[in-house]
Amino acid sequence: MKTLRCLLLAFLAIHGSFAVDRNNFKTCAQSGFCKRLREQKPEKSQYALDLTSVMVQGNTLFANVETIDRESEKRTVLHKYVLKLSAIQDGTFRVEMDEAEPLYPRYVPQLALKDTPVPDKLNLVSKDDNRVIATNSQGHKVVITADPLKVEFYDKSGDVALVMNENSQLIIEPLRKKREAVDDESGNVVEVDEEGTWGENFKSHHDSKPRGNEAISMDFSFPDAEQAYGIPEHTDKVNLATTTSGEPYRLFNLDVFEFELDSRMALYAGIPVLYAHGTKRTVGVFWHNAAETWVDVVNYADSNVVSSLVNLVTGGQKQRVDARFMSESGVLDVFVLLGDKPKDVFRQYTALTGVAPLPPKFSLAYHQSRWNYVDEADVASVNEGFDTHDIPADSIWLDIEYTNTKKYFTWDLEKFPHPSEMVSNLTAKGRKLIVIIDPHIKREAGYFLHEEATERGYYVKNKDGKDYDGWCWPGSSSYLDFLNPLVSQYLSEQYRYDKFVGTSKDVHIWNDMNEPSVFNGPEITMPKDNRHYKESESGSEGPAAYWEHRHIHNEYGLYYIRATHQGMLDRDNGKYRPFVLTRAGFAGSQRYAAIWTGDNMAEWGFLSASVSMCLSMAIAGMSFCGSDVGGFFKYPESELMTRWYQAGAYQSFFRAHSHIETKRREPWLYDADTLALIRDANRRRYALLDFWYTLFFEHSRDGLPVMRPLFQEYPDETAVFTIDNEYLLGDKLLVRPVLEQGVSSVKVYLPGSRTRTLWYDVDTYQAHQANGYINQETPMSKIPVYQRGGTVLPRKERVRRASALMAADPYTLVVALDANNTASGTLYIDDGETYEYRNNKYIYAKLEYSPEIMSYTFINENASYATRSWVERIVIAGIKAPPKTAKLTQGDKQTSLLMTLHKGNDVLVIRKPGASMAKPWKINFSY
Ligand code: NBV
Repeated sequence: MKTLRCLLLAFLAIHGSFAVDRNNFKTCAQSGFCKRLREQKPEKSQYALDLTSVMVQGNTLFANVETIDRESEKRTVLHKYVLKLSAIQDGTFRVEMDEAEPLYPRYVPQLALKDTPVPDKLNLVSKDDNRVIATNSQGHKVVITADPLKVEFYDKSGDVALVMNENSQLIIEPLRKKREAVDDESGNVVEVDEEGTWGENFKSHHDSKPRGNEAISMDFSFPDAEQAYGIPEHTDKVNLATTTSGEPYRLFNLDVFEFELDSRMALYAGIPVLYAHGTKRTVGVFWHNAAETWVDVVNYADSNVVSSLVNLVTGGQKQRVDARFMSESGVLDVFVLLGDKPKDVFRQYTALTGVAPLPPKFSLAYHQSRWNYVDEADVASVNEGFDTHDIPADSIWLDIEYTNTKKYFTWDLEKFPHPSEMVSNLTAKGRKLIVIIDPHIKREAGYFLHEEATERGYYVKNKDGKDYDGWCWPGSSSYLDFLNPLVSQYLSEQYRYDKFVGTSKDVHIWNDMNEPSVFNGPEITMPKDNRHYKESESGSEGPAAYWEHRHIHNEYGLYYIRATHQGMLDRDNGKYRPFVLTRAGFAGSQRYAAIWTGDNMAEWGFLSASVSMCLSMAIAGMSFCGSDVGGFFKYPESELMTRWYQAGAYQSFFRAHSHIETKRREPWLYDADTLALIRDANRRRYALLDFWYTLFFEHSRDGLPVMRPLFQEYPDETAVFTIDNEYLLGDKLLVRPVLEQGVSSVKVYLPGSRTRTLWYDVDTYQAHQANGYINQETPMSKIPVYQRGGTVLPRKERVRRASALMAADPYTLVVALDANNTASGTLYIDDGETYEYRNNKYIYAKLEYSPEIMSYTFINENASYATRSWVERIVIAGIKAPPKTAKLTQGDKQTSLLMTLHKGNDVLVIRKPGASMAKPWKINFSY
């Protein structure tokens, strides 16, 4: 405890107290390349394409590009590049550009893409004296103007959807060797390169930049766009702000202690995908780069922009967004997602980078965490507490204190002498244990991980090629170099049950600090000139022999969770689905882990940010997102705690967590009213767990966000473009959590068609007509949630202490009728934990209702699962003319059903249909 205190104090000394210490983090002006590039605003691009070199091979067009000295009178070529344009299936293009003869290869992210993108056909349509035109098989056209270089992408109706290099901000700094000259006056050898080329300082840190400057940049213009979205993780709104008069958005995975709200500062995750949306179309840009990246955004609709820029540049165009990406290194590699609707671009993005695989069902339920549950007795009493107070919970989490002095894969045997028994006590109640494993490895003699890693040369190296030694929780620490496949495999092996003693299939993993966080490093992370493994051709030496941390930084955490995920798969030969939680994130992280928003605070603003941050994450592929319920730092009073549980119950990842120094806050430590409200919120989550599970199953197939911004489903409804305090779950539920203190009502925007869309309050079944705002009363017990008319939702109303115990429980099906008195929905059922669904052991069913018939049919008839669940109740909301009789048919059995009509809100309840959910059924109605 004493050492912990010392560490905490040291940590606070580095970080200051209760407000982000901005001094620890660079501004654009303090980041050499950001400053350098942002200052360059050429009127005319230096880059020109050599039309004679254009050549098409397969799905790719190749061409040579040159930079030209526009100042000189003769056409002087400064440098040569190669441009590639490839057609990718489903309306995506890829543009790559690198030097024709780079001094060293540049880094391309290795893990972001789930596979090699599937090619589409690319046709070279024409070439004249300044343009080349190509098309794909979908009817999209690309026009490349040669000089100055510009690439225009056209949508299917023939309008320009995106222009690259419209603002002449394409830059690829050529790699070079140090140039030196003898100074005439002094006779000394001096550097001739611009200051900072071969080294930069930040605070007390020196970055040696062995390759010199190697930054890249490109601008993208989106005509007709009204808003831009994406590029998480930031704490400002979902719709991106114009950055001209402030800092650009920064993507650089960092452990930002006490991060602030409404900020474009870097945070734990950085996902370089941006979408521009308007009623005309949605277009996306995926900037495939793992280096530090800054993004400037200009939305022409912002009044300050209109006056200064628009008339000058666009002759009065008011609907347009420009974005400029700037990265410190890497190849210029961009995927253009041509949409043309939000769903298309989100699908196109996950087609490239992957989806969240079907999670184990328990992971969608409620998680109880704290830094720390201090010993086995504590875990037992928390486990007990949930039962005593009748609150469902599926897991208990152990933070870093369970280890033997922060040596991961070990236990503090004084406090946790019987880990297997502790796990069994949890599983006996249907619950799981989740333990933290961090990437820093304590440099302590005798610690097997440290000794093996040292011996085998598995650590990341410093700039001099020695094992890098940084400072983190355990004190002096080193970090595994996952770029070496053997090292990734080595980490995976540590998860074997015989190695990680006390674990079993019911122990899952939380990977924290994987930005990576290094307390004494520049910006609390690893020095950029650290060296990583590189598989290189023999004879490579100098900077060509390794990757620098700068090249791979944003991908480090992804390498880490990939190895964890693999280890969990391997520990039981791929039988069970792993659950991993990560703090750092990059494109593709969704394939291995859920993400949470890190160290927030028990303040209302952070509750609000949990919604907007997870929405941005979701459209960037990370659907499985949540935030620490209650807030990590500080203590939430009853009202905030209640509202946070209510909000959390409707977010994908639902976990309460808190800082070690805060007052304990398990739900029963609050007053009786608060406890009851928290219980109610958790029970609502469990009642809808099969809906959540179905949403995640569908996400794993279609790649669409689970938590959706309204504009995804209502892309033409301008009013929703800036709404980020409410969202949709799938296309069925609308959630507007109470995010404000002391309010007795909130305004809820109901999207859709005024004549056709209905939204039913899930508590009262009262139907509201779209579209516009309604005023919703919000007593403490109210969570404003609405079911869209036209949908069927599965519920399980016999809530038990953990989700596993509810597997065989009966369903209540809630049918909310649309204007035509019809509704439909889906339901996914399987064993909840294995991969047997891949062998067709599942049910994916459609539930359809019309006034004549309600049916339950299997979408994949070859698949089945022997569920013992049955239908206990069917609630039909919005019924105007109730049927007289209802007859159930299942197999050759027919049963007449009992119904009750609840006037007022027109609700018909079919009581105890009793149909098994293992087989299809139908109900015929007569009038
Ligand atoms: O492992 C301790 C904490 C953890 O509780 C938290 O959730 C992480 O985001 N961890 C950060 C280390 C640093 C906390 C100041």
